[in-house]
Amino acid sequence: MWGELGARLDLERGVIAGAPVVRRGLSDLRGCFADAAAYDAALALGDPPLYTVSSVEAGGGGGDLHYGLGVLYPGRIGDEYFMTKGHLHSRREAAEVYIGLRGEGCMLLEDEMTGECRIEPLGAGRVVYVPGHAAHRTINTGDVALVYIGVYPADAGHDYGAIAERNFRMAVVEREGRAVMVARDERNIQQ
Ligand code: PAN
Ligand code: ZN
Repeated sequence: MWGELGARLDLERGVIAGAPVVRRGLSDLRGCFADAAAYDAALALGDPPLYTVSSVEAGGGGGDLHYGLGVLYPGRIGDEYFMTKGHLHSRREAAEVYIGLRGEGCMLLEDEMTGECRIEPLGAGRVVYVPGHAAHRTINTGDVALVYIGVYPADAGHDYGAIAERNFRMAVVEREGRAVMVARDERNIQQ
C-alpha cells in the first residue's frame, strides 16, 4: 500500500506542510565564512537564522527519492553572502536536482575528483543538476529569501565532515554590487 504521495508547499511559512523542519543559525556555520572577524562580530550581536529545510523522507529503498524545501534568508557576513553549510553525499555517486521557486542566488559546486568549481544560478525559474561527487552549497545573492526544492536519492546520505574540515575552495562575495566567485585563499589575503 502506498503511503502519502502528495504534499502542500506552505510558501507563506516556508515549509512543506506537516514535514519536519531543520533550522540553521549563524552559530551553526562556524568556520564557513572566510572573514572570521566579521563572523565573530555578527555573532556577538545575536544568532540570526540563516536557513530552514523541511524534508519528506518517505521510502528508504534503493529506488526511492527524498526531497526538501529550503528557505535561505538574505544577508552577508563581511562581503560573503549567506549560504548553507554544504555537503557531499555519503554515497558519492548520488546526484540531486534543485528547483528554484523564489528569490535569486546560486549553487557553488566543487568536484571532489577533479577540483572543478562552478557557480550555477538558482532562483525562480531555474533548475540545477548537481552531479555525483559534487560538493554543493546554496547561496542567496538577492534581497529576499531564496526558496528551492532539492530532490535526491533516498540512500544518498549527507556527509558534512569533508566540507567542515577543508571548506570549499571558492567563496561567493559581493563586489561593486555584483556576486562574484573568488578563491577563498585570495579572499583571506585581502583582509
Ligand atoms: C538540500 C540541503 C539544503 C541545506 O536539501 O540539505 O540545501 O543545506 P545543508 O544540508 O548543506 O545544510 C540537499 O542538498 N540535500 O541533499
Ligand atoms: Zn545534497
